Amino acid sequence: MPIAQPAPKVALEGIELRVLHLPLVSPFTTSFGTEAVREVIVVRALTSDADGWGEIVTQESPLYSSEYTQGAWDVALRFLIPALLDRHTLAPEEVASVLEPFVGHRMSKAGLKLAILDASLRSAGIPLGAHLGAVRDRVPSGVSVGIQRDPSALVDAVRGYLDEGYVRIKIKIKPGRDIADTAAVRDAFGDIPLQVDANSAYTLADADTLAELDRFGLLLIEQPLQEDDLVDHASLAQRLRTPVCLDESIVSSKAAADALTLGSASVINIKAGRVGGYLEAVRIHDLCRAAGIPVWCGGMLETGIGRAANAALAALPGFTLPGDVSASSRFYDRDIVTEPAVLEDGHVRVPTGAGLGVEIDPVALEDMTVAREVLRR
Ligand code: NPG
Repeated sequence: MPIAQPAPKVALEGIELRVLHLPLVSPFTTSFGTEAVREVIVVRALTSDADGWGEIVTQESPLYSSEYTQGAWDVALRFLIPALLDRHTLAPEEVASVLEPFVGHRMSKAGLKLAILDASLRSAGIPLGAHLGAVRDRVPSGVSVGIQRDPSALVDAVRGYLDEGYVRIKIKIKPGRDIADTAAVRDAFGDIPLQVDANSAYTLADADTLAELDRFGLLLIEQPLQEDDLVDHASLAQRLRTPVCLDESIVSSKAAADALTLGSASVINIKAGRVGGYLEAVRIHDLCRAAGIPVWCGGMLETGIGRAANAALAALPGFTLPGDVSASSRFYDRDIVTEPAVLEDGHVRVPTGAGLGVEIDPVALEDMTVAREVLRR
């Protein structure tokens, strides 16, 4: 799909990075660990017209991906931002080619790209959704539920989210906390839209255990094997009735195309941070849509910045499954935007203002900042 409303060039005067610590409403446990505070990097692009905001979704430790906060901070300040400031005047769609010589670091690149795109769209008065090709004004909201103390605590947690109105439940699993947890949720709530996320915790040797999940009629199983296990995922997909969805493995549109060719997945989770930005995310959406592969928008515990952008992305026509685009209150008592995303009838609204369509709360931003650095031309 061509970009619906083009984003004009910006004159980039500087970039500010901040490391933020946002306390979570409750600890979030996955197969790779427990987080009680979300550490994230917020990016502010200073341009001659408008400031733009982005978010680098790395975590403190390289457990979900090889990227992590201090590494992102270093590569951004040492290489990526100087290369961008050197160009000075550039269109958002040119940012990828300026950063391309630097291998990897997709989350860092995605955050910088979003800030520049936001500045451009704000100055032109274009909402991000209109730029990306959104066709909906609100998106159905799924929720990701961390591993709890035991299956009965999990059932209690899920009940709370269903009561709030979330339209799809995703539970985290790991070896030893898979079949009984899933059975408990199915038994308690019947035929709700339910899926599981393994975050790479299994190997092909676990195929028999994973096949036991088939009896629960899940929407999908997400990322059972390692990031680079495309061939093993294809083998596993042959042995399961549950559709296999890839998350960590899909680091680019090339990886998505390879996964589809190999039969490694029949559903794809798109996260702009993981794939290097929202424009690459749209490319993956386009290729999956052409191939008849459903996609949904993943989440990385984003602040109000990334959450607004994810709502815009999830409003594209190929996003046919509810995403992890939940209300800000799912994770945070206090967000850094003045109007955090809320749940309305199981949906989150796509912002309609220019750019991200959300305004930063300067006091909250300052209160949660633990490090700050600005580079100017
Ligand atoms: O709703 O933002 C959300 C969280 C969804 O479970 C979620 N994210 O593996 O997809 C994941 C997981 C995650 C969060 C991974 C943060 C890495 C960092």
